[in-house]
Amino acid sequence: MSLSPEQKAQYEREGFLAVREVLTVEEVQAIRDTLSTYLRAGLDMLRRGEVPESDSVTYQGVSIQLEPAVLSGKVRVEDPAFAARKIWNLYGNDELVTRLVQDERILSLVTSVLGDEVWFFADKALLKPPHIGVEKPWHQDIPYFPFEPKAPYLHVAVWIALDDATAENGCMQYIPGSHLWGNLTTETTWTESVAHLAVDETRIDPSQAVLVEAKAGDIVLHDGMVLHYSAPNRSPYPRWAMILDFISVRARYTGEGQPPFPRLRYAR
Ligand SMILES: O=C(O)CCC(=O)C(=O)O
Repeated sequence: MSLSPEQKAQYEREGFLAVREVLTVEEVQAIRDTLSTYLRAGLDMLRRGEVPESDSVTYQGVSIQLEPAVLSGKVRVEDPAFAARKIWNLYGNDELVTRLVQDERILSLVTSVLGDEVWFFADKALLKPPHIGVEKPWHQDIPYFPFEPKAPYLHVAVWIALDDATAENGCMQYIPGSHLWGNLTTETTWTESVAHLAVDETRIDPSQAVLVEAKAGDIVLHDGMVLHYSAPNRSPYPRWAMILDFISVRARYTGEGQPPFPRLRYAR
C-alpha cells in the first residue's frame, strides 16, 4: 500500500492526502468496539448521574477527556460512548491499537512520506459526539510535540475515519500548501474546558480551506505543519477518528534523555 509517485507529489505539494478504503468495515468496527468498551467502563459514573470533577479520567492506562457540555452538566448523555471528546494512550495498553500502529499498510504509507525509519509517538481518537462535539480550531501539530525543528516533512498524522466524516459532522479541513508557511503558532486558546495551541488566524482565509470528506476505513495523511481545522458536530451522527502520530528519526527529540518511543521500520 505504498503511495504512487503522483500521490506522493500531491502530498508534498498540498501537505495532506486522502487514501481511500485502507481498513475494512470489520476492522473499523473492531476499533469502534474497543474504544466503546473503554469509554463505557471509564465513564460508568455518568450512568449514575455523576460527573467527574476534572475534565479527564484514566481507565486501565487509557485517558478519556469529556466533552465540555457533559463536564459542565449542560447535557446528559445516555450512552457514555457518546460523552467524550477524546480518548488516548491506547498503544501499549490495548492490544488491537498496538497492532494497528504496526500494521504493514499504515507503516507503508508513513514510510513512503517520511523515509524508512520512524518513531511512533502518540495515539488519540477524536470523537465529536452527535450534537455536542466541539470544534478543533485551526492549528499546526508539531508545535504541540517535543521535537525540533518545527518544519515540514518530519511528522505525519495518520487520520483514520471510524465513521463517515462529512461537512455536517465535522470532517477535516486543510489549507493546501500551508505546511510551507513556517511556524504560525502563537498562544493557548480555550473551547470551554479544552485547551488548544492556536495559530495567528489573520494568516488564514477559511475560503481557501479544502474539506476532506471520508468514508469509514479511509485514511487522511497530513503533515505536522499543515494548517487544519474541524468544525463542531451539530448533526445527529457521531464522527469518530483515530489518529496515529509518527515522526522521522531525522527529527531532534527535545524531551529528557533518549526518545522513549518505539522505532519502527517497514521492510519493502
Ligand atoms: O479529528 C479532528 O477533528 C482533528 C484532528 C486534528 O486536529 C489532528 O489530528 O491534529
